[in-house]
Amino acid sequence: MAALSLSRTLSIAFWLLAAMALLAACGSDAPPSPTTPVATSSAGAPTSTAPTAQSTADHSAEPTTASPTAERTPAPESSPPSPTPVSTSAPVGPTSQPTAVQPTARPTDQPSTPIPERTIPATAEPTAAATPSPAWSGTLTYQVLATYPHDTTAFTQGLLWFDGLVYESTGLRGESVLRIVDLPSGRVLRETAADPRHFGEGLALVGDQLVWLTWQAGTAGVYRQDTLEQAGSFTYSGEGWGLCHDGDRLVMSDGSNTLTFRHPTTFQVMGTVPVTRANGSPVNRLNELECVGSDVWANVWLTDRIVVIDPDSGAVIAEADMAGIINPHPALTDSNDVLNGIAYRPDTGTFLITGKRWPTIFEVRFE
Ligand SMILES: [Ca+2]
Repeated sequence: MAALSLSRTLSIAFWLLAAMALLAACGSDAPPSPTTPVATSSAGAPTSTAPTAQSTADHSAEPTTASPTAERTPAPESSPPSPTPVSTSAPVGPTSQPTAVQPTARPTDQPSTPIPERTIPATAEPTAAATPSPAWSGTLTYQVLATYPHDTTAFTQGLLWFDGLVYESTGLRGESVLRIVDLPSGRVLRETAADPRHFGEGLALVGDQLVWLTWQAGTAGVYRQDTLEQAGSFTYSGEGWGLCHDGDRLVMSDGSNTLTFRHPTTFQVMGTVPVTRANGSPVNRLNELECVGSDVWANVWLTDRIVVIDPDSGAVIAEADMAGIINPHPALTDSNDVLNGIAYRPDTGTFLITGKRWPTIFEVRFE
């Protein structure tokens, strides 16, 4: 026991001495040692502490990766705007666009339209075949052959004749209708109303479908000619006034002196032409239209004048002053009740002429 305790005492003494010697060797550097690793790591020591330091650096760098996130934020913001315009234009179409061409494409088509116009001949053979249209020129005279009753509530905007019946479209918001009328009696055989928000305008027949413009809604309804059920619609930019179909193209007026040619089944713009008289003066306010042979007849809004236009050149080749055809003139009572309505009867070569809220449809022959 004594030997053991002696050796233990000696070993303790030895370790104590060794410890003291070690302490003496380290001096004052020893105490800070615990913080050293941090200091070293911040200095970038390539020891095992380095990864820790690097990861800290990476995290501190994460704010920089946050900037991409910030960059991404604007990105989505800028991308939504592009869908938005599409959807803004879409509301116009969706309401009635089943068969419509994209509205956004149409405006861009317009600039290039004047050129294609000449590539598409204005031949109107389908209608021309039945149209004994003379070579109209100069000042036209007319003879009234018959008169028929006309609905004095009909704010006439479009008028056409097909297969023994009159097709008429009327205007005013909440009152616009499309109707089939029995000419001799003036009886409405069938009728359909427009969206009450829309102001009905010109009308044309394409095959077995009627295309009915609106004034400012930028939409044209497509209706079955027999039932007047809506079958689709087109959208367009600008105003809609008059419309007629020459067999190949739709011809459309917008209140200016410009006629716009449109594809009959897509409504895409195929060309435009400014309408001018021989002296070069523009004929503004072209309204209700009638395609007769290769010519386009138009009444000039707020007047009793009808001009015959060569659609290839835009030149007025003939003109008729209808003043005096109706007496008293309805416009004397209401200035809106002007002449507006030309329909050509290919079976007789005569024209049906009326106006907004006029009590009469006149059947006339021009010479
Ligand atoms: Ca017409």
